[in-house]
Amino acid sequence: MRLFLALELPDEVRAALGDLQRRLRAECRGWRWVAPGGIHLTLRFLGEVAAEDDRRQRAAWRAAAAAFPQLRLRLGGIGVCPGPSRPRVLWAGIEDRSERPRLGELAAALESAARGAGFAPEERPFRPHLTLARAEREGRATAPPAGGGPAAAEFPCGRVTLFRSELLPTGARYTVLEEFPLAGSGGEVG
Ligand code: 3AM
Repeated sequence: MRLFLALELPDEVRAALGDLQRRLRAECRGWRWVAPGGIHLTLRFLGEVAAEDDRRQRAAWRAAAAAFPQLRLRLGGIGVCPGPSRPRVLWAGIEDRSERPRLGELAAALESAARGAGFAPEERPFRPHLTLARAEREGRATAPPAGGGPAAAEFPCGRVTLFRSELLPTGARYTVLEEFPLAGSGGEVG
């Protein structure tokens, strides 16, 4: 199974991102848009995991989440990576003035749990983002001007979610396998 750990978003935040996608769709060409219901914030990509290892690893994810206080975030501006001349991913960011730094701490806690569980270290730096679209063909998509994201209120993140990702011809299908509450939370997302 191909697995990853992520934060889910409250419905109103996904709706705001869906509105943003509709606006961007009119301005930008050459993108495959992620269904708003599937937009998430990836904390740690785990890759291929055997079912028996997954069962064992879940205790580590549960413990790491339970030791980390819940956090509040706010959507930030949009951007593309790796850069506007050859955009591959179009994303919405997280506001710097929200608890964004703590998001890095949560990712680091999961990274440490992952290494404890035997995963090879993630070499790429953690850059929190919400993928809105992927280029149909690299170098062919048009990038929107960077900057203003959706207007949306601060939202609570109360749990880490373990997702299964299946790569289908129609795009990735994400399935929730288990949710691990953060400290002081009933596990709610909003
Ligand atoms: O949250 P997003 O959509 O940015 O790009 C993949 C997706 O990120 C990423 O994991 C998320 C769920 O599939 N991903 C896929 N392969 C990866 C890899 N080898 C990867 N992240 C890191 N290393």
